Amino acid sequence: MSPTADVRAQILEANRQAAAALRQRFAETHTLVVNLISSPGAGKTTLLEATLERLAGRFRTGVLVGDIATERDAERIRRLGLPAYQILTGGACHLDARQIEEAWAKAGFGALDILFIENVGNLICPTSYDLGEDFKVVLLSLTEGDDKPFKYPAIFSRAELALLTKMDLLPLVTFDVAAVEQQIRTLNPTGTIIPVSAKTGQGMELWCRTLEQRWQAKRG
Ligand SMILES: Nc1nc2c(ncn2[C@@H]2O[C@H](COP(=O)(O)OP(=O)(O)OP(=O)(O)O)[C@@H](O)[C@H]2O)c(=O)[nH]1
Ligand SMILES: [Mg+2]
Repeated sequence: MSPTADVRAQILEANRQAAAALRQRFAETHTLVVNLISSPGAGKTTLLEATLERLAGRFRTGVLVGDIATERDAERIRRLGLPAYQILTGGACHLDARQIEEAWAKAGFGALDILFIENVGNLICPTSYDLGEDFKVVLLSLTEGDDKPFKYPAIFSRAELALLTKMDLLPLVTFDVAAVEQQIRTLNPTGTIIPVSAKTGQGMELWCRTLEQRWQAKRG
């Protein structure tokens, strides 16, 4: 193994151990943890805003959001009167399990039913870092092009759920939904694909019902 590959393996192993500890902690409190991954601007925060409003009153939710700079996304969630904590990575292109551990301690959310983690916007680095989540969700917006699953296969094969976002833009863009679904199914035959629009509400009921079912399964 080259020295670089060795260092990377050590980093990933340390992350795996930290993620296992987080997973254990969230199993004890029956907190469902969802890791949202997409390229910048695919609509993670907008989806969260629409989702949290639908879940409000029925679920105790919290959001940890990672960005290279600014508190903007956490502020958007807090504007809804809901708890959110911003993690600033200072340049790193992904969140890691230690950052989640530290942010969880600082955020002081108390007991939660669902913890959403909005990862730093990109389809590559976040793929390799387990954050102790129950499952990863990948978002692909219609404006990014319909060739992306095969170009970024790792995230589409590892995310249990794929959301095709901004479906309201379908009449305005060239995007073959069926072809994208076919690519995703090839990469992940057991995954679920939900076309959504945070603007019109398309698919939001199915997405929220999926979250609820996963939360119930975790509660046992
Ligand atoms: N038409 C349309 N626009 C959307 C939808 N969802 C998000 N947008 C727009 O897409 C832009 C980016 O949305 P964000 O939610 O900030 O995207 P993000 O993935 O959180 O971005 P980063 O955190 O920077 O990675 C904003 O201008 C949103 O208004 C949607 O369902 N339909
Ligand atoms: Mg965002």
